[in-house]
Amino acid sequence: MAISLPELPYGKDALAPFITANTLDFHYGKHHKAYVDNLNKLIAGTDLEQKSLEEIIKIAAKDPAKAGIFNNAAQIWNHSFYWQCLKKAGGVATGAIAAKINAVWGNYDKFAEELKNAGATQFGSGWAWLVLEGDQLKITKTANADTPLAHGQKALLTIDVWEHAYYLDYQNRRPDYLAAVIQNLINWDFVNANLR
Ligand code: MN3
Repeated sequence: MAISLPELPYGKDALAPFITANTLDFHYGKHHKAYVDNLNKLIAGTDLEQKSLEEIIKIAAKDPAKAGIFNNAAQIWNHSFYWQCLKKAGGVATGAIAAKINAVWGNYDKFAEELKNAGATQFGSGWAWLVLEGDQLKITKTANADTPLAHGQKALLTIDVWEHAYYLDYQNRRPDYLAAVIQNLINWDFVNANLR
């Protein structure tokens, strides 16, 4: 039972001009695919071959000898989740998550600023997240492949801040990429669905 690369939930040009088809060609077609190919090679013939992606992540997170497996498995999950977090319609939060955001941060702009700051200040490669830890809504950041799944948190939203996510469109201007995503591309219907 090999792990497969999920379909991109929209066309390659669906997020332009904020994230271009050129970026998605490489980011989905090369980077995400490579993590899938690498993981399948690493787990071939082992007992992990029969496990789900989520189970592989949780098992490998506890075993330093499985760091390579963890990195590839977590990157597959993080990217599949990230694609679903994006949609061209964006704007401010709606629905149940909007009320929760206001309860924690006071207003949407404060939340958006803190989310952008989390991504901008992640040193090197990683991810910015909105997560639930128990009942508590939190903005976090993780390094490299690390994922809320490995920390008992429920992921609600993520933004990839690896250079490959933005370099073709924004070069070194990571804060501009973050601002464009937060202002234009967050799929709040998906975030709300993750709350349930
Ligand atoms: Mn990436």
